[in-house]
Amino acid sequence: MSYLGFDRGAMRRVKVIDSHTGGEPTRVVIGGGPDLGGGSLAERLERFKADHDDFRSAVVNEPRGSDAVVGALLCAPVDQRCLTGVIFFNNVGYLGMCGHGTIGLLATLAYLGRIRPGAHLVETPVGTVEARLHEDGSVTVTNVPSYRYAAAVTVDVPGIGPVTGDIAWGGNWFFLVEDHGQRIAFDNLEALTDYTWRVRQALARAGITGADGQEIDHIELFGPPQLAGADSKNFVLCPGKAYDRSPCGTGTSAKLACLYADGKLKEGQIWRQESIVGSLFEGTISIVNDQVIPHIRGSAYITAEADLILDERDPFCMGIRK
Ligand code: PYC
Repeated sequence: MSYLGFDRGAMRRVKVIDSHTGGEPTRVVIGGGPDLGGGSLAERLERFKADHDDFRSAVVNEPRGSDAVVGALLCAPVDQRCLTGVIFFNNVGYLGMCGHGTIGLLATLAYLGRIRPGAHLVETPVGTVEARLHEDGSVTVTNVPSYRYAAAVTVDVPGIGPVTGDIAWGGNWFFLVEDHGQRIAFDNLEALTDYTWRVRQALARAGITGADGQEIDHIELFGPPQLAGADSKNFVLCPGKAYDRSPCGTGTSAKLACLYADGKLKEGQIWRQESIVGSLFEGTISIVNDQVIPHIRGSAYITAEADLILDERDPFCMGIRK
Protein backbone atom coordinates (compact mmCIF):
# COMPACT_ATOMS: atom_id res chain seq x y z
CA MET A 1 0.00 0.00 0.00
CA SER A 2 1.45 3.35 -1.03
CA TYR A 3 0.99 6.40 1.23
CA LEU A 4 2.65 9.72 0.29
CA GLY A 5 4.92 7.70 -1.98
CA PHE A 6 5.99 5.32 0.79
CA ASP A 7 5.40 1.79 -0.44
CA ARG A 8 6.46 -0.14 2.66
CA GLY A 9 6.02 -3.53 1.05
CA ALA A 10 8.26 -2.64 -1.90
CA MET A 11 11.16 -1.21 0.12
CA ARG A 12 14.27 -3.29 0.62
CA ARG A 13 14.78 -4.29 4.24
CA VAL A 14 18.00 -5.43 5.84
CA LYS A 15 17.64 -7.10 9.23
CA VAL A 16 20.42 -6.24 11.65
CA ILE A 17 21.39 -6.73 15.26
CA ASP A 18 23.68 -4.06 16.71
CA SER A 19 26.01 -4.62 19.62
CA HIS A 20 29.14 -3.08 21.07
CA THR A 21 32.24 -4.82 22.34
CA GLY A 22 34.16 -2.63 24.75
CA GLY A 23 32.52 0.39 23.11
CA GLU A 24 33.25 -0.62 19.50
CA PRO A 25 30.05 -1.23 17.50
CA THR A 26 29.25 -4.30 15.40
CA ARG A 27 26.24 -4.54 13.10
CA VAL A 28 25.44 -8.15 12.19
CA VAL A 29 23.34 -8.57 9.03
CA ILE A 30 21.01 -11.49 9.74
CA GLY A 31 18.69 -11.04 6.73
CA GLY A 32 18.36 -9.16 3.46
CA GLY A 33 22.05 -9.26 2.54
CA PRO A 34 23.40 -10.02 -0.95
CA ASP A 35 23.78 -13.58 -2.17
CA LEU A 36 27.51 -14.06 -2.67
CA GLY A 37 27.16 -17.52 -4.21
CA GLY A 38 29.44 -20.43 -3.34
CA GLY A 39 33.17 -20.93 -2.95
CA SER A 40 35.57 -20.09 -0.16
CA LEU A 41 34.99 -17.10 2.08
CA ALA A 42 37.97 -15.41 0.39
CA GLU A 43 36.28 -15.90 -3.02
CA ARG A 44 32.97 -14.62 -1.71
CA LEU A 45 34.75 -11.60 -0.25
CA GLU A 46 36.03 -10.78 -3.76
CA ARG A 47 32.42 -11.01 -5.07
CA PHE A 48 31.22 -8.79 -2.23
CA LYS A 49 33.85 -6.18 -3.18
CA ALA A 50 33.19 -6.37 -6.93
CA ASP A 51 29.39 -6.59 -7.04
CA HIS A 52 27.92 -5.39 -3.74
CA ASP A 53 30.18 -2.68 -2.37
CA ASP A 54 27.19 -0.31 -2.32
CA PHE A 55 25.52 -2.66 0.17
CA ARG A 56 28.57 -2.38 2.46
CA SER A 57 28.32 1.39 2.37
CA ALA A 58 24.53 1.37 2.89
CA VAL A 59 24.83 -0.70 6.07
CA VAL A 60 27.73 0.98 7.87
CA ASN A 61 28.10 4.50 6.53
CA GLU A 62 26.05 7.56 7.47
CA PRO A 63 23.15 8.22 7.53
CA ARG A 64 22.43 4.72 8.99
CA GLY A 65 25.81 4.06 10.54
CA SER A 66 28.99 5.88 11.46
CA ASP A 67 32.73 5.64 10.79
CA ALA A 68 33.13 3.38 13.81
CA VAL A 69 30.60 0.69 12.83
CA VAL A 70 31.94 -2.67 11.68
CA GLY A 71 29.47 -4.72 9.67
CA ALA A 72 29.32 -8.51 9.68
CA LEU A 73 27.62 -10.40 6.87
CA LEU A 74 26.67 -13.95 7.80
CA CYS A 75 27.47 -16.51 5.10
CA ALA A 76 26.96 -20.25 4.86
CA PRO A 77 30.24 -21.93 5.87
CA VAL A 78 32.13 -24.22 3.50
CA ASP A 79 33.26 -26.40 6.40
CA GLN A 80 30.09 -27.91 7.85
CA ARG A 81 31.69 -28.10 11.31
CA CYS A 82 31.47 -24.31 11.43
CA LEU A 83 28.61 -22.45 13.05
CA THR A 84 28.71 -19.81 10.31
CA GLY A 85 30.91 -17.93 7.92
CA VAL A 86 31.30 -14.18 8.26
CA ILE A 87 32.71 -11.30 6.25
CA PHE A 88 33.53 -8.14 8.21
CA PHE A 89 33.42 -4.72 6.59
CA ASN A 90 33.77 -1.07 7.57
CA ASN A 91 33.36 2.50 6.32
CA VAL A 92 35.98 2.10 3.58
CA GLY A 93 36.29 -1.60 2.83
CA TYR A 94 36.72 -5.07 4.30
CA LEU A 95 38.58 -6.70 7.18
CA GLY A 96 40.30 -10.10 7.11
CA MET A 97 39.24 -10.88 10.66
CA CYS A 98 37.76 -8.82 13.44
CA GLY A 99 38.17 -9.73 17.10
CA HIS A 100 35.65 -7.36 18.63
CA GLY A 101 33.28 -8.22 15.77
CA THR A 102 33.54 -11.96 16.45
CA ILE A 103 32.73 -11.33 20.13
CA GLY A 104 29.76 -9.21 18.98
CA LEU A 105 28.70 -11.95 16.55
CA LEU A 106 28.63 -14.60 19.30
CA ALA A 107 26.68 -12.27 21.61
CA THR A 108 24.23 -11.65 18.76
CA LEU A 109 23.70 -15.35 18.07
CA ALA A 110 23.26 -15.99 21.81
CA TYR A 111 20.71 -13.14 21.99
CA LEU A 112 18.82 -14.76 19.08
CA GLY A 113 18.84 -18.10 20.94
CA ARG A 114 20.83 -19.73 18.14
CA ILE A 115 23.77 -20.85 20.28
CA ARG A 116 24.49 -22.13 23.78
CA PRO A 117 27.66 -21.70 25.83
CA GLY A 118 30.55 -23.72 24.45
CA ALA A 119 33.01 -23.62 21.57
CA HIS A 120 31.90 -22.66 18.04
CA LEU A 121 33.89 -22.48 14.83
CA VAL A 122 33.55 -19.41 12.62
CA GLU A 123 34.89 -19.23 9.06
CA THR A 124 36.45 -15.95 7.91
CA PRO A 125 38.26 -14.97 4.69
CA VAL A 126 41.63 -15.37 6.48
CA GLY A 127 40.92 -18.67 8.21
CA THR A 128 38.72 -20.44 10.70
CA VAL A 129 38.65 -19.15 14.27
CA GLU A 130 37.11 -20.63 17.38
CA ALA A 131 34.81 -18.54 19.54
CA ARG A 132 33.83 -19.83 22.96
CA LEU A 133 30.71 -18.43 24.60
CA HIS A 134 31.13 -18.53 28.38
CA GLU A 135 28.31 -18.94 30.93
CA ASP A 136 28.72 -15.28 31.97
CA GLY A 137 28.17 -14.15 28.34
CA SER A 138 31.78 -13.23 27.69
CA VAL A 139 33.50 -14.70 24.63
CA THR A 140 37.01 -16.00 24.01
CA VAL A 141 38.18 -15.82 20.40
CA THR A 142 40.96 -18.20 19.45
CA ASN A 143 42.34 -16.29 16.52
CA VAL A 144 44.26 -17.22 13.38
CA PRO A 145 48.02 -17.80 13.89
CA SER A 146 49.64 -14.43 14.50
CA TYR A 147 53.23 -13.36 13.99
CA ARG A 148 55.71 -10.53 13.92
CA TYR A 149 56.72 -10.00 10.31
CA ALA A 150 59.44 -7.39 10.88
CA ALA A 151 60.92 -5.84 14.04
CA ALA A 152 62.07 -2.25 14.56
CA VAL A 153 61.19 -0.86 11.14
CA THR A 154 61.85 2.87 10.84
CA VAL A 155 59.80 5.14 8.59
CA ASP A 156 60.38 8.82 8.05
CA VAL A 157 57.09 10.61 8.76
CA PRO A 158 56.66 14.17 7.43
CA GLY A 159 56.01 16.61 10.24
CA ILE A 160 57.03 14.04 12.86
CA GLY A 161 60.42 12.55 11.94
CA PRO A 162 61.58 8.94 12.15
CA VAL A 163 59.10 6.53 13.77
CA THR A 164 60.11 2.97 14.62
CA GLY A 165 57.67 0.09 15.05
CA ASP A 166 57.04 -3.60 14.48
CA ILE A 167 54.97 -4.99 11.59
CA ALA A 168 52.75 -7.85 12.72
CA TRP A 169 49.81 -9.96 11.53
CA GLY A 170 46.87 -10.68 13.84
CA GLY A 171 44.22 -11.30 11.16
CA ASN A 172 44.87 -7.78 9.79
CA TRP A 173 48.18 -5.94 9.29
CA PHE A 174 49.44 -3.69 12.09
CA PHE A 175 52.30 -1.28 12.69
CA LEU A 176 52.89 -1.28 16.46
CA VAL A 177 54.70 1.66 18.02
CA GLU A 178 55.90 1.93 21.65
CA ASP A 179 58.19 4.93 21.37
CA HIS A 180 56.02 7.76 20.03
CA GLY A 181 56.01 10.54 22.64
CA GLN A 182 52.21 10.77 22.48
CA ARG A 183 49.85 10.82 25.47
CA ILE A 184 47.55 7.78 25.18
CA ALA A 185 44.42 9.36 26.63
CA PHE A 186 40.81 9.84 25.58
CA ASP A 187 41.14 13.64 25.73
CA ASN A 188 43.96 13.43 23.16
CA LEU A 189 42.08 11.68 20.35
CA GLU A 190 42.64 14.35 17.72
CA ALA A 191 46.42 14.38 18.15
CA LEU A 192 46.55 10.56 18.23
CA THR A 193 44.50 10.32 15.06
CA ASP A 194 46.68 12.88 13.29
CA TYR A 195 49.90 11.13 14.37
CA THR A 196 48.80 7.62 13.37
CA TRP A 197 47.27 8.77 10.09
CA ARG A 198 50.60 10.39 9.14
CA VAL A 199 52.44 7.18 10.05
CA ARG A 200 50.07 5.10 7.95
CA GLN A 201 50.48 7.37 4.93
CA ALA A 202 54.26 7.42 5.33
CA LEU A 203 54.38 3.59 5.41
CA ALA A 204 52.37 3.43 2.20
CA ARG A 205 54.52 6.08 0.50
CA ALA A 206 57.70 4.28 1.52
CA GLY A 207 56.37 0.97 0.17
CA ILE A 208 56.57 -0.64 3.62
CA THR A 209 54.01 -3.43 3.69
CA GLY A 210 53.05 -6.71 5.31
CA ALA A 211 53.72 -10.05 3.62
CA ASP A 212 53.07 -10.27 -0.14
CA GLY A 213 52.89 -6.49 -0.40
CA GLN A 214 49.70 -6.27 1.67
CA GLU A 215 48.92 -2.82 2.96
CA ILE A 216 49.45 -2.06 6.64
CA ASP A 217 46.10 -0.46 7.36
CA HIS A 218 46.03 -0.46 11.18
CA ILE A 219 48.40 1.63 13.34
CA GLU A 220 48.65 0.87 17.04
CA LEU A 221 50.27 2.98 19.77
CA PHE A 222 50.91 1.75 23.31
CA GLY A 223 51.26 3.58 26.60
CA PRO A 224 50.92 3.03 30.34
CA PRO A 225 47.58 1.63 31.57
CA GLN A 226 45.10 3.54 33.69
CA LEU A 227 42.90 0.62 34.75
CA ALA A 228 44.04 -1.36 37.78
CA GLY A 229 45.43 -4.71 36.64
CA ALA A 230 45.89 -3.72 32.98
CA ASP A 231 49.30 -4.15 31.36
CA SER A 232 49.02 -1.47 28.71
CA LYS A 233 46.65 1.03 27.12
CA ASN A 234 46.42 1.37 23.34
CA PHE A 235 45.16 3.61 20.59
CA VAL A 236 44.31 1.82 17.34
CA LEU A 237 43.71 3.65 14.09
CA CYS A 238 41.42 1.63 11.80
CA PRO A 239 41.59 1.69 7.97
CA GLY A 240 38.89 4.37 7.50
CA LYS A 241 40.52 6.78 10.03
CA ALA A 242 38.16 5.87 12.87
CA TYR A 243 39.77 4.77 16.14
CA ASP A 244 38.89 1.46 17.73
CA ARG A 245 36.91 1.97 20.92
CA SER A 246 37.77 -1.59 21.97
CA PRO A 247 41.35 -2.77 22.59
CA CYS A 248 41.10 -4.37 19.09
CA GLY A 249 41.10 -8.17 18.98
CA THR A 250 43.35 -8.53 15.95
CA GLY A 251 45.58 -5.70 17.20
CA THR A 252 45.93 -7.37 20.61
CA SER A 253 46.74 -10.62 18.77
CA ALA A 254 49.51 -8.82 16.86
CA LYS A 255 50.77 -7.35 20.16
CA LEU A 256 50.85 -10.79 21.82
CA ALA A 257 52.86 -12.17 18.88
CA CYS A 258 55.41 -9.33 19.27
CA LEU A 259 55.64 -9.80 23.04
CA TYR A 260 56.27 -13.50 22.52
CA ALA A 261 58.91 -12.81 19.86
CA ASP A 262 60.66 -10.49 22.35
CA GLY A 263 60.57 -13.13 25.11
CA LYS A 264 58.24 -10.92 27.17
CA LEU A 265 55.19 -13.22 27.17
CA LYS A 266 55.00 -16.93 27.91
CA GLU A 267 52.38 -19.46 26.91
CA GLY A 268 49.34 -19.10 29.18
CA GLN A 269 50.47 -15.80 30.73
CA ILE A 270 47.63 -13.23 30.78
CA TRP A 271 48.06 -9.85 29.03
CA ARG A 272 45.39 -7.27 29.85
CA GLN A 273 45.00 -4.72 27.09
CA GLU A 274 43.11 -1.52 27.93
CA SER A 275 41.52 0.50 25.12
CA ILE A 276 41.49 4.24 24.63
CA VAL A 277 37.95 4.40 26.13
CA GLY A 278 38.93 2.25 29.13
CA SER A 279 37.53 -1.13 28.07
CA LEU A 280 39.57 -4.30 28.51
CA PHE A 281 40.45 -7.50 26.65
CA GLU A 282 42.32 -10.35 28.28
CA GLY A 283 44.78 -12.13 26.00
CA THR A 284 46.86 -15.28 26.27
CA ILE A 285 48.73 -17.36 23.73
CA SER A 286 49.32 -21.00 23.08
CA ILE A 287 52.08 -22.29 20.82
CA VAL A 288 50.93 -24.89 18.31
CA ASN A 289 53.39 -26.23 15.72
CA ASP A 290 55.68 -23.29 16.51
CA GLN A 291 52.88 -20.83 15.72
CA VAL A 292 51.48 -18.22 18.11
CA ILE A 293 47.73 -18.77 18.61
CA PRO A 294 46.14 -15.83 20.46
CA HIS A 295 43.10 -16.19 22.71
CA ILE A 296 41.23 -12.92 23.29
CA ARG A 297 38.44 -12.61 25.85
CA GLY A 298 35.91 -9.78 26.02
CA SER A 299 32.20 -9.02 26.35
CA ALA A 300 29.61 -7.56 24.01
CA TYR A 301 26.19 -6.05 24.68
CA ILE A 302 23.21 -5.84 22.33
CA THR A 303 22.15 -2.27 21.54
CA ALA A 304 19.49 -2.62 18.82
CA GLU A 305 17.46 -4.99 16.69
CA ALA A 306 16.26 -3.24 13.56
CA ASP A 307 15.22 -3.25 9.93
CA LEU A 308 17.35 -0.93 7.82
CA ILE A 309 15.17 0.54 5.06
CA LEU A 310 16.76 1.02 1.64
CA ASP A 311 14.49 3.45 -0.19
CA GLU A 312 15.55 3.76 -3.84
CA ARG A 313 14.26 7.36 -3.97
CA ASP A 314 16.72 8.37 -1.25
CA PRO A 315 19.78 10.05 -2.81
CA PHE A 316 21.85 8.68 0.10
CA CYS A 317 20.20 5.26 0.02
CA MET A 318 23.59 3.53 -0.30
CA GLY A 319 25.29 5.67 2.33
CA ILE A 320 27.64 8.62 2.18
CA ARG A 321 30.81 7.09 0.83
CA LYS A 322 34.30 7.91 1.98
O1 PYC B 1 38.74 -6.07 17.09
O2 PYC B 1 39.99 -6.93 15.51
C1 PYC B 1 39.28 -6.04 15.97
C2 PYC B 1 39.03 -4.86 15.13
C3 PYC B 1 39.58 -4.56 13.91
C4 PYC B 1 39.06 -3.33 13.52
C5 PYC B 1 38.20 -2.91 14.50
N1 PYC B 1 38.19 -3.85 15.48
